Amino acid sequence: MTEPVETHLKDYKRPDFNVETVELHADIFETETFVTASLGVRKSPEAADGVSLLLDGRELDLVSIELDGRVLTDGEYTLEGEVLTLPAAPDAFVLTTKVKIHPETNTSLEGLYFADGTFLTQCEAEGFRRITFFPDRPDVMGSYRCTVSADKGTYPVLLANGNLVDEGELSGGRHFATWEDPHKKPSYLFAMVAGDLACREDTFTTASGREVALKFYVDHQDADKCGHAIESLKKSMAWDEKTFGLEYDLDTYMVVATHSFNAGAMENKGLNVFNSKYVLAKPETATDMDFQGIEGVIGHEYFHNWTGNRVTLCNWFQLSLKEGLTVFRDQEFSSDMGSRAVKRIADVRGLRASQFAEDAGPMAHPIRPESYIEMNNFYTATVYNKGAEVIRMIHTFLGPEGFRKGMDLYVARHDGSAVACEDFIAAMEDASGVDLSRFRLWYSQAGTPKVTVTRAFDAETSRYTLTFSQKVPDTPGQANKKAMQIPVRMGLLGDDGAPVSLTLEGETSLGPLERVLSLSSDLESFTFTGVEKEPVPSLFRGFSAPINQVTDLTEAELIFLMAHDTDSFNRWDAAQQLYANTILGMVAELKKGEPLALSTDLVAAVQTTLTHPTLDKALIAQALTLPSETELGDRMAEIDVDGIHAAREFVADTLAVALKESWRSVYEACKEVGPYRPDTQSMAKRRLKGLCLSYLSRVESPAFVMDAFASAANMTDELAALTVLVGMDSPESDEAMDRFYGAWKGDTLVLDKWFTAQALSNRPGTLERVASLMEHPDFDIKNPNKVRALIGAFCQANPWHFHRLDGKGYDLLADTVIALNTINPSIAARMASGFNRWKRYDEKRQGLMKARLERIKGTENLANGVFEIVSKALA
Ligand code: B3K
Ligand code: ZN
Repeated sequence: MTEPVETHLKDYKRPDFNVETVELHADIFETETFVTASLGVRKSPEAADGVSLLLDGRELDLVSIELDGRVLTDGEYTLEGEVLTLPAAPDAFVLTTKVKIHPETNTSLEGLYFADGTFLTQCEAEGFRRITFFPDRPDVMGSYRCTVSADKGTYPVLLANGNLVDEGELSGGRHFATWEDPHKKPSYLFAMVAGDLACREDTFTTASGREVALKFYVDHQDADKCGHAIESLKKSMAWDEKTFGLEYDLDTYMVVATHSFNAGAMENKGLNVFNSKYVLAKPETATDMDFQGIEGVIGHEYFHNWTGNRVTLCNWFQLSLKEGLTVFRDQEFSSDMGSRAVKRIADVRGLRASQFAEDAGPMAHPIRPESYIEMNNFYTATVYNKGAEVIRMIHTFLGPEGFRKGMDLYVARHDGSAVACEDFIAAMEDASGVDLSRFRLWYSQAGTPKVTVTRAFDAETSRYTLTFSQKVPDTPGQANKKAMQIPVRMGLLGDDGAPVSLTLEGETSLGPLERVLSLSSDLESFTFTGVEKEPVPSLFRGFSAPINQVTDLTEAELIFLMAHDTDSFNRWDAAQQLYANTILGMVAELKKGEPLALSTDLVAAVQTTLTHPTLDKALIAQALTLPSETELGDRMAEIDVDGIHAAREFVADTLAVALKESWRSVYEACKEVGPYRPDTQSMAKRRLKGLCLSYLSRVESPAFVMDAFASAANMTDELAALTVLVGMDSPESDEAMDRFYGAWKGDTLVLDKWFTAQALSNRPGTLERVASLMEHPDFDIKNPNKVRALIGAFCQANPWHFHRLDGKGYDLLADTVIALNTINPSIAARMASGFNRWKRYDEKRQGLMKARLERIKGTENLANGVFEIVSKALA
């Protein structure tokens, strides 16, 4: 077996040949598909004489190959491994290949595949090479014309990118459709679909008055679940016009939903393909979180039309150029549609849970990685979510107007081309005049910077000094890093809770109540003058930088911030820090065999927040949600699985008992009357109600929760009750699971929730339950949503059961990875990363996990992606 090869950014060269036109014919049959591609190839003026044209191809049967209509003989080309080479290719020519492929047996869900009765494509990152021979790289851009043909009765709907230019009948009950995309694009944005789908239509009139047809293609039985996605698309289109002056550029925008999809969705030009989870919703089947997720992902894929499609990437190392920026854009969109603070909290929770862990593990990479073995492994929280934080920091330094000017310049300069992260930064600098030279380190240095803050107050001179020291930790392949440029949005609170003016030493006029400090060296101090009494600092407001903050704030100060900070995010963050300090303190006490007791001040602070008369209910719910066991583990040098579980349960139980009356009264007050509405206030109420129910379940009987379950009138309430019930060791728990299954057995997306609820249960025997659910008729290892819902949820979000000392949790994961290795390598690699943090556990567990990693690594025909994850983990 040959070792998989690594591709390096430093080796990147512009292509020697461009493919200017692509004429594709895909003739789909039940047991095979023929693809004929005529490529209009032109050599670049910079290319050396006699260079060869290289085309990528994976699992393709070459039927014929012609150059300008002349059949090529064996000696005129070579086909070795996954590369077809035309030596010394001419300057301009048409290359026509015909290949046979097998979408009907393609379970990788990349390239052209068949799932649930529909033929679909997924080309990003390197799937187009599974459809035809092509220089499959994003800096090769051309115009596409695509004809799809298939049996008319079975596959009445035939789609591809752009505009429908021709359609008609063929012999043998077949038909065809020809689509032409007027915009040139890289191959990763190609898409085609053949299926029997319902179409829900609407229209949107752009700012310049053009009418765009919006078409959503879904299974016939799902036709009543598209309304929210369509509304979300219209909101996205209007928002991008208003916020960035960016209008849609085709006459039709199509979205196809499938239940079998590796990712969330795909921004193919004019023809998005979506995981049905991010399209289908109605109140009875989708939770508030689903509704919000749909709005966010619909927005995200729509926003890619400019950031990703019109301006694309020159190579895959630049992935964050489109993903970080587009995540930033979708975050801003969702913030404008709902509650900004709640959205920010949710995003930061996610970042800390997944990206911080990634940055501290064997796969740590900068947002612009320097090398990869399998590109699919780099669709990460780092590239996406830390990437969005990096864009957000640029926004903070430039201000909204400077940022908008930068975006305008970026689009104007690079529309229609394939560029690099550097081009984005340069546009931002040129438009705003702000120097981002040191800031660029965020693109090249991995690891979450640790910023330690100390404070000094001099009552005599009324001076208050904050000192920041920063350290970027070593990560694989990167040591001794440089200090980053870090924005600190901050304020100081007086003892009455009122903000203090921030006048920096040397300034002559009274300063503002909030400022953004800019750190750029290892150690820096800022002195504020005219500070009469010692204030409490509120730093990194709104999470102004993706860093780990280390402070010496006391419990009393955190409680003070929790009650008084003017920044909603920091009020929440103070609470999180307080819980984490408390729980981790208890873990240490448990180790020493000491009895646990919860501070009465903390209980009182929770009480004050819970019963706050005016605070946004969603913020209350967020503030009273304890950090997860995974998040808590990340804060420990050696993760104490059992200690964390015991201490966290103790805190939750104590709060439940101490504040029983308040949980109950807030629960009652949050009950709604009238029909379900997915608006911000109603969602906030349901969220707080669900949280109260989870605390109440610790003090009330199972019958109380069963009653909430039985009377739920929408999926949000129903699932909140089910999730609580499933953790209760009582007959009601099984009864609820059975009733839920009975009610929803025809709805695959709702069943995903049923699988997840059981995977996350605290009940004894959860692992055995998960293992037996893998044999359930509704579970399908070929379906990524099912794998994520059951096994992904169990391994990532149920650490107490997954890390069982008998190693059975690890076996379950290793067996799954090995099974998926041949079925769907990209999902296999994702799952394998569940072992990434193995070195953070005790010796016993380390040994158990290492053995499983080695077992995976020794598997025959290991996919490159899985190899990359496990070999980096073991290194
Ligand atoms: N660009 C796609 C992700 C494709 C995943 C490839 N393994 C979705 C998105 O970020 O919008
Ligand atoms: Zn994206």
